[in-house]
Amino acid sequence: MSQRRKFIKQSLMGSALFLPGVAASCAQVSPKENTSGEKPLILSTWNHGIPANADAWAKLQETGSILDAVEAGVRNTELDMENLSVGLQGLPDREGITTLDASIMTGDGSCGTVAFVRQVKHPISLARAVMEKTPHVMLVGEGARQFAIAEGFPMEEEKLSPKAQEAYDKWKVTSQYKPIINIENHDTIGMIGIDANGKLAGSCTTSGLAYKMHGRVGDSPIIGAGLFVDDEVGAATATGLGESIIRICGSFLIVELMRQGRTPQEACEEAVKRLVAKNKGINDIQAGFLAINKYGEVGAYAVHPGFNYAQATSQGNVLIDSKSHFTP
Ligand code: SD4
Repeated sequence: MSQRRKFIKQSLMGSALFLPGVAASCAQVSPKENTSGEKPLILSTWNHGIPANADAWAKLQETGSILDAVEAGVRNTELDMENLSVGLQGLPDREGITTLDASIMTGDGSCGTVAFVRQVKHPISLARAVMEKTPHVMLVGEGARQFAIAEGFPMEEEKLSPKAQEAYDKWKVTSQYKPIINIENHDTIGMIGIDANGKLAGSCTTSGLAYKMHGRVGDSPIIGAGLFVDDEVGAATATGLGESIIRICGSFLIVELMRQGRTPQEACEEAVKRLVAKNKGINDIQAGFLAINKYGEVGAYAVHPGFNYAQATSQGNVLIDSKSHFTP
């Protein structure tokens, strides 16, 4: 069933704080892309973006901080047991070990990221701790895990979720130990938001490509690839095959194109065009981008059909199908 512009009622969003003052009438409002640039605005990738946006919106109401909002939003997805691409329940690497990547950034250039980290339930919060409590931008692997322990993050048992274990067992039968690169394997959450005063922030968190080589890191924790935010211009985030996104510095490219005058939509389309040109085997590669500019205008574009995103404004929290370079 097509999910195009499907309106998600407030009652389904899991947050009593959503849409204060307009809750009773919101079911009547017809959802649309935010071309008018309404603020605040929160965008996130894929349909799990709906509950994530709801949590982000609630946090924004509670603390007034767009940084708090984008962290809280994706923490929801990090706990979503149905999602096999985010959090410790995500699909493992080819050795059967789940490793996580995450990044967070604010429009003043502050950022923190973690990559190839194990046993941490909320890598996005660890990325925020890197940003706020260290002089560094990125911590990886065992160093990131040690930092998490030092900061009091609980260490989770290394055990695949039942769904991930089942999928991994199946994969092993025919895999020949090759990482999967296909257009289906992409449920990373990237979230970007702008508050009523034009302050921007973004977050991105993933368990990365399923059955990747041990040690592989994707675009999500790489500032400029999976996420980039600049209050002077706007923000962008990415989902899909990380290698293809890193090759073109996708999110940075989009923000820089907006700086040069492109709309968010034009910038996303140009980035996808570049990605298609620079990646062989594009028929098997899915990647999608989301962008907002400092006026709150939105852009979204993907290589192939199937990419959608959740958009929260005071008008509602809606799922919108992105346009794509290739058509069905
Ligand atoms: C990665 N961008 O690690 C991520 C993949 C993704 O759901 O979107 N996975 O390459």
